[in-house]
Amino acid sequence: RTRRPLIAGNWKMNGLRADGLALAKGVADGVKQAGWSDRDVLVCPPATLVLAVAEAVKGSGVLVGGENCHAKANGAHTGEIAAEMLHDCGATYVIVGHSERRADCGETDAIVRAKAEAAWRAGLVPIVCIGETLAEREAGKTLSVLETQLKGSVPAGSTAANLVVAYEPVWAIGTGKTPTTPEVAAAHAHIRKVLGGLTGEAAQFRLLYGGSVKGSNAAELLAAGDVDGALVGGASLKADEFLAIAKAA
Ligand code: G2H
Repeated sequence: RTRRPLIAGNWKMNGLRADGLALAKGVADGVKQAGWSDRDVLVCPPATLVLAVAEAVKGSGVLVGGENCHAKANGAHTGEIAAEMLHDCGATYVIVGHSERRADCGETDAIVRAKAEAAWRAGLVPIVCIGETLAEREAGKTLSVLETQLKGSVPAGSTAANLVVAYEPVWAIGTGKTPTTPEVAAAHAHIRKVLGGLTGEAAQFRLLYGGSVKGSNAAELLAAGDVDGALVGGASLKADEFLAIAKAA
């Protein structure tokens, strides 16, 4: 493999302290036991748990990320969390532009791009999420939607070292439905091509697939062309299942 796989868990709005810490500890113990030196395992808990999870996984090799950040470093933005704050709590990654935030919070490509730049400013690697809706797929617009989202969301100055892209078809999120392996491969190949045009160095970018990844389908999805890892929601809430996905990478 030329690209180092990244398996990322997106806990979404799940986890009180006891559950979250037990989950983090389970993942950390499993990763330590496995002794992987050839892949990255990342957990993205809700903001309330970032600090405690970062402390709980210390020394295990497990990385910690935020689920979202604000574009500004500080200021009068009640309820928001700056990338700097996540970094201060031990995060090294942050998810930006997840479709749930695009849909629930009206995040546009321009907002997502500003958040990715904010992540850099704070020393975090943004995981920029893109993906088509079911209506867009049925209308045959998948690749053009991905292209538009990439052009709008990926900032100038992006490199394989400072940015990760996650392809998450909206219709596959939390539904148990997944695209076929050739559909995933086609989407990822197109994403890599568009990134090449934008950055001139597409070959090394890590591209994650997300949407109903679980232990039983991970090996097949991760084997699709141009897939370098997974962004896992529901199945990242059980340490054993998340570790099984990481093992399949
Ligand atoms: C897609 C994914 C994680 P799930 O949102 O980002 O969630 O694996 O539950 O479909």
